[in-house]
Amino acid sequence: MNVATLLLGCNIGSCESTFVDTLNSFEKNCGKVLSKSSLYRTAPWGYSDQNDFLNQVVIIETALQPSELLKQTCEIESELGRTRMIENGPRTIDIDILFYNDLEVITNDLIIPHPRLHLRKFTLIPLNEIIPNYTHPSLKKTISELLLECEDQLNVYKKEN
Ligand code: PH2
Ligand code: MG
Ligand code: MG
Repeated sequence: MNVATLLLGCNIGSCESTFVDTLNSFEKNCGKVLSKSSLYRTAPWGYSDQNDFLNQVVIIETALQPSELLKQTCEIESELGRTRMIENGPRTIDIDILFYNDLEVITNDLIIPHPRLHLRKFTLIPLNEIIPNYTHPSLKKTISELLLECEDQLNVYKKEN
């Protein structure tokens, strides 16, 4: 069995319920959900003229190989996105593969570890909640070390239940 760490992101529509649907879909199509972070409300990184995001890190156990997992996550994205596209615009759920075991993958359509995860507090802070001591396979630093070094200043708030 393999362990994959995924990031969910949403800033259009009912993000909390989209995340619930996403986790259910993981269980059905990818494998068991082993652990998940709290939900975080995060300022938009990159293009700032858009709503805050909701982000969550989820760790799953999966028999799928990285390319198969990518195919599944893209299908889940388009299934969940499509139903809301009519109302709210093009993108309601983003599923990024952050880590897959301790593997490094570089292909045309997939790079693992995710190449920008160490630059983004909206990724590092939820990661740090659940796997602070995990060592990034290519940067050879733990999540908590990467978070200390990260210069991203954008706000990341843990969402209280
Ligand atoms: N995803 C992006 C671009 N910017 N900003 C936040 N806060 N959260 C995201 O998930 C995010 C983003 C592209 O995938
Ligand atoms: Mg993304
Ligand atoms: Mg993506």
